[in-house]
Amino acid sequence: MTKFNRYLITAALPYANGPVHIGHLAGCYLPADIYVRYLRAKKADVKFVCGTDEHGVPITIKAMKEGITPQDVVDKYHKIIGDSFAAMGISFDIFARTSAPIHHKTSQDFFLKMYNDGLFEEKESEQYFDPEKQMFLADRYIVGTCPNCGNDKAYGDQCERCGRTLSPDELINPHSALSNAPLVKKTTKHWYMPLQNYEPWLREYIIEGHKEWKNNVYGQCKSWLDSGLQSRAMTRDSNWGIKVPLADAEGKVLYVWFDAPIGYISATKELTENWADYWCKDDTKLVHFIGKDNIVFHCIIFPAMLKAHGGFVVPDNVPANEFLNIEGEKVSTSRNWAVWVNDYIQDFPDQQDVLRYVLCATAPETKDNDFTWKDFQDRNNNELVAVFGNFVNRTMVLMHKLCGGKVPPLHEEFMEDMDREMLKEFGLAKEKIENSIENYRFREALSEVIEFARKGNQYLQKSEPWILSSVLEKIKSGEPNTKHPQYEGKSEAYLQARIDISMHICLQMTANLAIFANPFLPFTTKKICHMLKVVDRMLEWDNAGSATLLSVGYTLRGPELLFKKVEDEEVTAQVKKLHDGLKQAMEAAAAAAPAQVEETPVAPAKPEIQYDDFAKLDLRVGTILQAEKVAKADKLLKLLVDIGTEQRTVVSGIAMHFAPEDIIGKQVTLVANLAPRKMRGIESQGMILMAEDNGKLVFVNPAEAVKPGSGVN
Ligand code: B3M
Ligand code: ZN
Repeated sequence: MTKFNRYLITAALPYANGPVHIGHLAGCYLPADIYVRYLRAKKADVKFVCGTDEHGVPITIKAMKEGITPQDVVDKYHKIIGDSFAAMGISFDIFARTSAPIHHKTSQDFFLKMYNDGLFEEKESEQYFDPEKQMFLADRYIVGTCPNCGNDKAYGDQCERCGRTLSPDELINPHSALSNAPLVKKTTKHWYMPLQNYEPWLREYIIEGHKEWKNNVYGQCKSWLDSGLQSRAMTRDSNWGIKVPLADAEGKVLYVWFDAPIGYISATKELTENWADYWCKDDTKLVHFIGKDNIVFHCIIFPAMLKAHGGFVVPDNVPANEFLNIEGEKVSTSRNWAVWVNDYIQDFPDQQDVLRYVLCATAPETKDNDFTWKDFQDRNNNELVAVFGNFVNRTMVLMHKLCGGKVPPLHEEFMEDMDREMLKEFGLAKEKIENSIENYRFREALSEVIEFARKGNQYLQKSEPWILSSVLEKIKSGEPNTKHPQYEGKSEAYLQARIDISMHICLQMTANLAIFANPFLPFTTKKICHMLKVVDRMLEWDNAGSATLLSVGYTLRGPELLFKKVEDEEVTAQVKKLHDGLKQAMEAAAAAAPAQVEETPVAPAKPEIQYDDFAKLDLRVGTILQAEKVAKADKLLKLLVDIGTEQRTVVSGIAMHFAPEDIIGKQVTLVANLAPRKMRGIESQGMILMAEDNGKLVFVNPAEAVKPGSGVN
C-alpha cells in the first residue's frame, strides 16, 4: 500500500441554484468535515476544497423561473450556501466558484489538452430543440408519455413512476417542460469522450484496485462497467457556461459535468501555489465526498478524464452516502419538503453541534435513512444532554466542590481495579474511534465517543466521590459514619485519596472527550477547552488516550452547560413548519398552473378542515394478495395487502359485497397510519377506502396500476 504524505479532500460542489438542506449536510459536507478535522488533529498535510457549481441547466432554469439573470442566481446562492456552511462549522480551506476566471481557464486548458491529444470524437446528431425558447433542451426538460407505464409526465432521462431509464426518443409526444411547445429536431455538433476506451483501465483501477470501497459505490461502478460504457458528449449548446475553446464552437459550452469536477483542481490552484503537489504527486490521497447520485461522475467519468489528460492522481476513495429522508418522505426542493440549513441556524442559534450530532448519528452511510424532529429531540435529550453533557457537567461541578477547582493528584497506592480499568479505556476508545474514522464509518466513531462518556458516568457512579466526601466530613467533625458502612473504618487519607483519584480520572477523561469529540462537535469542544483552560494544541490526536493531559494542581474554570434540552413545543413547531412549507409550495404551484377543469361547487358535507388535518393521513396504494372470510362474521373479510415495504392484515366489512376470490390482485387505497384495531380477535392494520353509490361499494383505486406502496396525496 502506498504511504500517503498529503491529503486532498473534496466535497461535492453544490449547484448555486438554491440553499442547502440538511440532506446535503448529512450526505457529504459533514462527513467530509469530520474526516478533515480528524486529519488536521493528526497534523496531516491536508487541504479541504469545495465551492459552488455555477453552470449547467439547473442554474439557467432557476433564472428563467425567477426572471433574473443566471449571474444573479449564482451570486445570490453562492453567498447563502457559503454562509450556511460556515455557520455549521464546515471548515473548508476554500469555498470557490466555478464562475471564477481561474476555473474557466483551467477547464479550457484541460479540454484543449485532450483535444490536441486527439481524445475527443467530433459528432453531429439531432437534438431536441424548443422553438419557443430558442434553445436545445437537456433530457430532464423534455417531458412526454412513458412507453412502459403510460405516465404522461415522464422525463427525457427517466420515468419517475416506473423507474425506467429513458432517452428522449422513447417518449411518446415529447414536448418542452419549459414552454410546453412540441419539440423539433435540429442538427448540432459536439465533442464526445469515448468512455469505452478507458474501460480496461477503469476495471483495473476500481474493480481490481479498490475492493475496499463502500458496497454502494463499488456496486454502482461495477454495474456501469458491466453494462458497457459509451461515448459521452462533453459539450452542450448553451449560452451559459464555459465556452468551448475552439474556433468553430459558437454557442457551445463545456458540459457541466466536465467542468464541475475540474473545479476541485481550480479551487486548489486558487488556494495554494503548491497546488500541483496535491494533484500531481502519487503520495497524495485524494478523497471525494459526495451523495449517491454523483457516483458515476466521480468514480468513472472524472477519473477517466484525469487519466486521459495525464499527470494527475486519481481518487483513492469516494465514500458516497445514500439519501436522508425527512419525516418518512423523500426530500423534495420543489415541494419544499426539506429542512433548510439557514432556517435551522435561525431557529436554533448556537446549537450547530446538535444538528451535527444528529446528522452524523443517523447518517445514511449504507442505506437511505430518515430524519425526524422527534428523533432529533430524543438524541439531544437522551444522548447529548443526559450522557455527554451530564458527565462533563458533573465532573466540573464536583471538582469545584470537592477539589477546590484544581486538578487533584492521582494517588497510585490507593488505586483500585475500577480505576485501572477506566484508564485502560482511554487507549481503547482512541483506537476504536480512529479505526472507524479512517474507514469512513463516522456513525460508529461517534457512537464510541458517546460510549466513552457513558463509561465516565458509570465510573463516577461507582466511585461516588460525593459520598466519600460526606463520610470524610463526618469523620473530620467527629461524628460516626453510620450511613455508609462500605467505608467503615477508612482513614481520612484513604477517603481523600479516593476522592482525588475519581476526580482526577474524570477530568482526564473530559480532556480526552474534547479530543475525541473535536472532529464531530467542534463548538462543544471549544467550550470544554475553555473550561479546562487548555489551548488548541491539546486537541492534537497524538494526545488522545493520554491520562496526563491536565497537570496536577492546575486551576480550572467553572462549569458551563454544554447542551440544553429540546422541548416538545420546539419539535411541534418544526414539524408544523415543514407542513406549512409544503402547503405553500403546493399552493404556489397550483396558482402557477392554469386551471384545467371547470369546478362544480359542491356543498361541503363535513366541516372544513385544514391541510394539516389531511396531511396526517398516510394513504397508500396496496395490492390485495389474499382474501378470506372471517369465521362467524358475515360482513368481514380478512385481507392481506401488499404495500411495497410490507404486507398488512386488514379486516374489512365488505364480505356482503365481494367474493374473496374475485378481489385478489385488485389495487386498493389504504389508510396506512390508522391505529391498529382488533376485530374478532384479528388485528386490523389499516382501512381500505371504498366509494359508496346507493349502497353499492366500489374500491377507490388508481386509474392505472401503480407500484404497491405508492403514496396518495
Ligand atoms: N453540482 C450536483 C449536485 O449538486 C453537482 C455536483 C458537482 S461535484 C463536482 O448534486
Ligand atoms: Zn413509466
